[in-house]
Amino acid sequence: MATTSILPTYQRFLNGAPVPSSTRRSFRTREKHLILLVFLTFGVVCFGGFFFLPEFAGGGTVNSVFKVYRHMQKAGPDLLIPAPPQGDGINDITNKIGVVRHDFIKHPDPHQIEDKAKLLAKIEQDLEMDKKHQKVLERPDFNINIHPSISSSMKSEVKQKTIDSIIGKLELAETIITVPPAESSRYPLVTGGEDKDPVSRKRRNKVKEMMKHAWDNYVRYAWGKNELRPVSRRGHTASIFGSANLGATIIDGLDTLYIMGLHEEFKQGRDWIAEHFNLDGLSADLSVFETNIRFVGGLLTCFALTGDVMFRDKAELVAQKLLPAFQTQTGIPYSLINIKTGSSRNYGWASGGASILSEFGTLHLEFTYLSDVTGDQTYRMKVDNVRQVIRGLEKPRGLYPNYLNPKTGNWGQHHMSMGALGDSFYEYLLKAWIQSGKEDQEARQMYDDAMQAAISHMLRTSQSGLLYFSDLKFDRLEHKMDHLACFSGGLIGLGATTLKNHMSDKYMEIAAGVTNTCHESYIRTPTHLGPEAFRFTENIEAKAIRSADKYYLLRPETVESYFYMWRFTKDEKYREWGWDFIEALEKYCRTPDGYSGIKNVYLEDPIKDDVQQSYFLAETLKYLYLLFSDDNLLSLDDWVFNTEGHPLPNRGNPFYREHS
Ligand code: DMJ
Repeated sequence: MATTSILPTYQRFLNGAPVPSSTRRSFRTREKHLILLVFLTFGVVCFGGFFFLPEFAGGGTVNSVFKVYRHMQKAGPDLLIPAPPQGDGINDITNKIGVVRHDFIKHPDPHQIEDKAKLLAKIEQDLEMDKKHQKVLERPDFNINIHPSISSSMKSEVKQKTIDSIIGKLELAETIITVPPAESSRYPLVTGGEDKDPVSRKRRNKVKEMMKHAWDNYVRYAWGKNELRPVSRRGHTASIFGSANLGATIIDGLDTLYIMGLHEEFKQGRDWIAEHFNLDGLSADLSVFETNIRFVGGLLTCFALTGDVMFRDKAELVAQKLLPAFQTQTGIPYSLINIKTGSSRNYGWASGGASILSEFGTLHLEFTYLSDVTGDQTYRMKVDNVRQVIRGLEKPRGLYPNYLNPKTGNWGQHHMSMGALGDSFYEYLLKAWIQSGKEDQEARQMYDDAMQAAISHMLRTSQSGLLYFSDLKFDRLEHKMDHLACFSGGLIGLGATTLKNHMSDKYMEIAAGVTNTCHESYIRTPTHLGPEAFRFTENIEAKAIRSADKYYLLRPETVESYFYMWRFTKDEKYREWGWDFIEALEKYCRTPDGYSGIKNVYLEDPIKDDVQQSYFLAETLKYLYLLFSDDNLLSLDDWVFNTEGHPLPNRGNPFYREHS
């Protein structure tokens, strides 16, 4: 029978047979009004927000909805709303096989929307934490005393204060086990080291204040996360950290705090590492290279500076997790490793599944030193093997291509670069020789040969006389120099001063020329900050063309070269350039809550990228601080800086603290 009722009526069944209903099938008028009222109230509650809430008020419905959309888009990375395609942008670039810049893999653009996997990994991690009833990491108490976090196996170690140790000054030696430095008549200066010049002292204090600002805000808003987002005041993690919260800024920034004499902050970071830094059970795909240079390197430096075995043991713990990546036919490691399963792989975009030169070629310093301080030769053997494999390969015109297949041992595409994908490979050849107390002649020879080939085939002079390293693709030069390649001024200078032969002057000239070009790339912008990559054409010199190249990501390479060149030449211009850089950082990158990169160095009012990179504390601020310090502070005779700016002791340095 048809019904006139507005609301549905339901036929009930009992054992499959319809049960006659005794209920009335229509409503009285008063009931209908009541129901209408309920619907109306529901509607107002649901949609009223668009009209009445202050955030959305002041526009028509379409406008309001659009605003809501904009709000959600802004929060995109957290809400997983895909980023709109950017023409000529980073997303485009990273999607093109063979055109991908290593840089974006090593340091993915902060605006790339983090993928679903990241969220899932986080959820999984949170669930795991819940399961274990672990509480979320809290902001540390500034006043708590360090407490013993020493395993019983470590108790056999020598307990002793280190020379001029901050830990000693904090009277923590009672609970910390240290390896003492070697007996020596001279201990290298690792903190202090004020310059005689009052202007430099003032400038150095400014850098220290900048470090405090960067650190304090990281502590305030992102403690335990990898990096700080200074604009949105929250944590940030890039894919290089496998989407896990590893406290990258703590580990990367800790030695800078030590060197600057920021005792309380150092202690605070040290406590966190001792109590919370642990990779166990973490299901994350980490970059082998980044994990090595930032975590293993940072921890080893803190061990060398303080002798605190906690740092050494944590460094070993991390390195152990990286070892399965070396299980390839050649022993050349893969780029990525899953910390939980040990399964490893290369980036999908890398030429035919290749490993990357600047990644597998940038492990030597940390792994060698780790073997020496732990007594376990496994680490040294791994990197020695990498060296022997590449040494035995035929090099096209003496050059090292950026790609090498770890299964076949064949080079991939013949793309060569002093910047992304190549850079720190060259650096570690020279520095391995320096670290060995100049014993490792093989490394020196390889460096000299590689640099000679790069200079002949890739170094060019612009129309107005600027020296720059061009990328080389097979036989074709691409007249573009990455900001990353700006470290080469300092490196070539270091090679020249340590070589001391008839070629030294020539190399020093190149070092000065390349450093000058990088400086030009800075001062040819209204912000006085250098672009991510700059080009040379018939019409332009040392300027970025593409929008993705116009970023400044708080990178250190240019000021790193100023620092080395200052030490080698004592030419005041390098300090002046460094000061100009500080002023630019303060004007364009400083925010009330930390430091941020910018998206376009050619705009007077650039947009901030909202990421305080961990290397800003590890490298940029450290090199600035050293630029305005006395040369004895972290003397280049005693220390060699890893590619993340972490000083490691050279053989013969009493702080080497070799395992006995
Ligand atoms: C750092 O992580 C290291 O210097 C690395 O070798 C490449 N560059 C970044 C900072 O730009």
